[in-house]
Amino acid sequence: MRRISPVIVPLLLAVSACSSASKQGEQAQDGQAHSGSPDQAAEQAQVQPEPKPAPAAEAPAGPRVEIGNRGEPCQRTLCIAGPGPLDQGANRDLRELCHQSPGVVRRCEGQGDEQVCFSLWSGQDWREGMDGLITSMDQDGDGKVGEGDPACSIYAVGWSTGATLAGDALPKALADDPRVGEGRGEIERMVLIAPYAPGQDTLEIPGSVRNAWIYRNTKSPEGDCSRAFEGGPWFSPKPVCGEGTQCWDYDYSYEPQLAFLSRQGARSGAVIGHCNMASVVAKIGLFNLIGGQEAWADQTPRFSDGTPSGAERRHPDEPPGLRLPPPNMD
Ligand SMILES: [Ca+2]
Repeated sequence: MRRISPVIVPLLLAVSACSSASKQGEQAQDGQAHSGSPDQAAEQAQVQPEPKPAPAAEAPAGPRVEIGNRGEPCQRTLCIAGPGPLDQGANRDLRELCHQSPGVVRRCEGQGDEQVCFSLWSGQDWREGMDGLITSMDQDGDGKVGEGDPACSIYAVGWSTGATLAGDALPKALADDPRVGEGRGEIERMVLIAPYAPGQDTLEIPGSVRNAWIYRNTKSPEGDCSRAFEGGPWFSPKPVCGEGTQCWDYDYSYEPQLAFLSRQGARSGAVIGHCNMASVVAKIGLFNLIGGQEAWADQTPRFSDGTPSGAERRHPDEPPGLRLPPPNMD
């Protein structure tokens, strides 16, 4: 059982652009829970609560950062959206994954029934999210993340241009931030969905990232909305990972006949493109973030070199995957 606990980190920055979309934002949810998990490590990661959060009654009405799905040991997830409103299209699909992620850094405003929160940050506001991430890890309040603070695992998630920010700009910014002590800015787990940056052929994953699951496509289906984007259709740069980073580079275009579960029903690999991939990965990304492992082999496309991927079930009757709580964020 995980609960979203409203520990408050006031935002010092002015109201950002994403507030305009907040009327459709997710309401604060309690009692979000997984009824299954990929392995014991995932289950153990969700058991013990962090220290008691500040009372919700003290929450200011203005924009602020809250940490959802707190657990022990300390974990934090920062999600960065792609183009478009945070509550529409692929960003909405991404939100389902982020809403359920461990220690997710959320942007909230308003109080009580009027409170609206987003579990992901726009490409314009992601540094505010990173500031909230850093502040929430500074538990002794000395302004830095270091020896006086408990160890905390950082996870990052993104779609499209947000995936490139999560996979490149964020780890570099964390590693370079003077508030973050040696080794405390490493990103333990990362899920990148169809990363994109104009004119970029490769995506070098910084050495401060330990594990990265990268989902992309190399063929664009007819209905892919990125065909209408500038320079579309959009394809992901090839990830390049150093020795200290374990990467899983998936390509849905290798499986035109296979069906994959998505938020909108099953989709064959042939119709999975830049804009609907997030609805598919939303169903399996928690294997990576919570479990630190691949999803089951019948849920993952092949790797970009054509070789099979996915984790083998330990028993023939192993459940087909995570049984997630129904999405109820709107
Ligand atoms: Ca500190």
